[in-house]
Amino acid sequence: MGTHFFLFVIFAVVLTEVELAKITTPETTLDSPVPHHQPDKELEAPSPNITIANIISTSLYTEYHGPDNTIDGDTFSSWNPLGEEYFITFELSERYTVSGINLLNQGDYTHDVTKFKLEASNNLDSWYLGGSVDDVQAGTHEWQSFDGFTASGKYLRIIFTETYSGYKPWLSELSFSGHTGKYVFLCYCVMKFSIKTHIFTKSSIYI
Ligand SMILES: [Ca+2]
Repeated sequence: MGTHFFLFVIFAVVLTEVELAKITTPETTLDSPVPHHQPDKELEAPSPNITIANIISTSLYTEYHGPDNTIDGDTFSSWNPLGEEYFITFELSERYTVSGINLLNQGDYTHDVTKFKLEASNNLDSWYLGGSVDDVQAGTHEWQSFDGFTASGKYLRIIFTETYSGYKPWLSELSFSGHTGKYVFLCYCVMKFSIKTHIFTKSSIYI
């Protein structure tokens, strides 16, 4: 009696978390519905774990009040942008998946941010929406933390879409939390199983 074989196949893919996030979050879907975030007011400064390498671009700003004031660790220095669009583009030290944002308004109501959105990119050309917030509390100079973001990439662009008064924002501090991309290793293999001998035989393995 001939030997019968069954083939067992396990598919394998090697994907970074960045790539996985891109699959679940289509690029340039800037009008897509986004999760709602509840502010978590904190009295003390949060401990962000994402390292910002550079500020790539930003809105025009008044002298001595550039976007670097949002990441200088000084709660009394602030970014005072000009114009009609208020954004900062950061280059991160490596690819990250950002899940949380910590924000410190100046607390004067007039210039306090109430809404913003976060976009991510790996090449500065294609951007996708990583989440937005529409309930930032105004009138307080205390840290507010928001989570639930899924922004993966080497670059982040945070866009401030509304202030309490409708006037331009003055932002004291900003930081991000999340994690680096980790490889998920899977394997692809084909196994033979002999009914006669009850022995699995490895046919091929690719990693
Ligand atoms: Ca500052």
